[in-house]
Amino acid sequence: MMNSRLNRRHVLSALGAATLSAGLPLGALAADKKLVLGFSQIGAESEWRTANTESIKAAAAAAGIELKFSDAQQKQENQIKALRSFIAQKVDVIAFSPVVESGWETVLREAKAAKIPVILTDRAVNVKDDSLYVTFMGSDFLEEGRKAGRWLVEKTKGSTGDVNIVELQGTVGSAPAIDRKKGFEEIIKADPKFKVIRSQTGDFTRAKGKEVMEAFLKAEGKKINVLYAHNDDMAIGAIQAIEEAGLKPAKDITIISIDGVKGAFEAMIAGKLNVSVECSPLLGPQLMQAAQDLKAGKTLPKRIVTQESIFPMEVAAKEFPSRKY
Ligand code: GZL
Repeated sequence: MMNSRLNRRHVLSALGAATLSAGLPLGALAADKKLVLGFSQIGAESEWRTANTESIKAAAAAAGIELKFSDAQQKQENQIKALRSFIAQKVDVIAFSPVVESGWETVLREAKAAKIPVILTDRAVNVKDDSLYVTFMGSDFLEEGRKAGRWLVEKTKGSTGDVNIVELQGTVGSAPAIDRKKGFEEIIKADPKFKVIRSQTGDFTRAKGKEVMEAFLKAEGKKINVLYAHNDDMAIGAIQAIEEAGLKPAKDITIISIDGVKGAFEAMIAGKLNVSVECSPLLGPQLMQAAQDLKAGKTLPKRIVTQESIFPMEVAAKEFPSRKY
């Protein structure tokens, strides 16, 4: 990864050129024009995404920023169309949560040519030239996977038999799916008792999570000891499948999940989910601050990491009242 901070010249040149192309000095634009932010959202596939959208819209309103918001229904081509529309509208700043890591170079080069700074939120992109975006703010998905793995190692300490794991992966090619898998495997590979016997995408949705878990249960039945789901929505779908198969979720099959949404706390309080690793969707205020800092010509760090925790079912009831998403 390139050096961690953009130099001032870099940021100013992007902003300055954008302003000069409008024929106004930076100050005049900053003083009398509302900042216009174009945001391309992935979709509404999960509770996490809904909370993320709410956070962004509320923060834009609170900051007096004009938000042009587009929902891509989880399709990359719709995100690319939205980014091109923001460029054509000459917005001040573009931000988006990329549905998958690859395929962004061309449109990001178009934004750079138009002198419009781009902020990545939530998920990263895989580009050779990381000057194509100003900053990436979001969780450390590798660490989230490691936290899930460490919890399982702790939970099974002292047991000698095989621990057969089925895994519900997130959207194929997405940064969270790639890194949550990698981080989890990094931890469990230390002990050969852990065996991932099935791993398939549930695309981060409840419906698909249930459908794939039904197939896992049909193929592996009572051999399954653990479900590792890359998000709570797929875990909640899988819990339905486990109950319909006459098994007790969180007892017959230990369930580990990620996000920490309300539905996960409800499942933990009901004794149906063992643990959820926090992944905060509340990026709205940070995003608006970053956009305003850019407009004011400030330098942004290349990477802004969200601080997060882990919630085992034993603390769910106590923590639930203070949860914000
Ligand atoms: C993670 C985010 C993921 C969530 C899912 O930051 O990209 O996408 O874990 C959501 O719930 O669909």
